[in-house]
Amino acid sequence: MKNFARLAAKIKKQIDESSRILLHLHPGPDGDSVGSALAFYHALKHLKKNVEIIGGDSPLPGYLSHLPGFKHIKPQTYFQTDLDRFDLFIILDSAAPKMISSLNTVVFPPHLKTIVIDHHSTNPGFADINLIDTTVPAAAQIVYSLFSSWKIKITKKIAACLLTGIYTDSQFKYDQTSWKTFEVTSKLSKIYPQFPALFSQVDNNNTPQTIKLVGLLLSSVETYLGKHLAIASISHQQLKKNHLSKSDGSGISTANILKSVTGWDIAVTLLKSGRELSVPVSVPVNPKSIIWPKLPPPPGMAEAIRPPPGLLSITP
Ligand SMILES: [Mn+2]
Repeated sequence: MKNFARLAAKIKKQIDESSRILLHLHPGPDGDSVGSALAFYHALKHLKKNVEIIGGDSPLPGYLSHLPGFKHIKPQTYFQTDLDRFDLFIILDSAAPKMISSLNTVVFPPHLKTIVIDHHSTNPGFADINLIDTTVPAAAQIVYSLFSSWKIKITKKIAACLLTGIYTDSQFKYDQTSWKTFEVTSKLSKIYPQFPALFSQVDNNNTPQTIKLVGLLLSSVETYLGKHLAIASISHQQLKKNHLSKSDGSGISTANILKSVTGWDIAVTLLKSGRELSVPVSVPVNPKSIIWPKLPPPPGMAEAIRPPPGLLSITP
């Protein structure tokens, strides 16, 4: 990344000038969100900063509870947080303000300095300092590069968190995974040699509710676009009837399971819970080559399905 050294120095300067630092998890927190935030938590503690980490909108993801520092995550939203107590907010793995909270419009108070560190190509850069590297598969890989450039000691705890972020977001096969990902992983795995147990714990920490939800989603699949697009959906009423909640869907990507079917190039999972329609989507390498049709709302849902970001849209 071209501007990396300049931005890394700028971010370090801002951290040095700050003393009370806030970190967060994005809604539906995954291994990259939790791993990157906890790695920063440990590094900032090491720099003798006063640091707090909030869990944000969603319940804390139990399948990541073995990560070092997890117990320090406060189960509270951005809007339940007294922002006057902080002078810097480091926003990780979040492409837009609604990834800080979707409960209301996120507006930063004037006194609060903000830094975005992210890898999503849709990120417009909404903070005072924005480090957005779209050539890497996980925010955790950027965090590793930052800590290296700052000569911060990568402890076992930090290595476990960063390895989890890189493993869960890249699976060592998704877009933007490169030899650099393996190089970083190699260095981290020397510091944390028990990484197979770490990854195994991430993959084997699901609840019966998660499997029930995935089962319901898989049995709902319908295909569109000449069978290139597969959509699995579940409504709020169905979730309630089965004593499930939206957060039971974290830990397994149903969209990725659908995409594993030969010919199903795009997969969408729709979870309608409360006001919010969440659309985890799994798309092919070059999604722009597929034209999104106007689709009717799936059974039990009021809204039509909109194209995921990056896809072309047409109206009939
Ligand atoms: Mn990520």
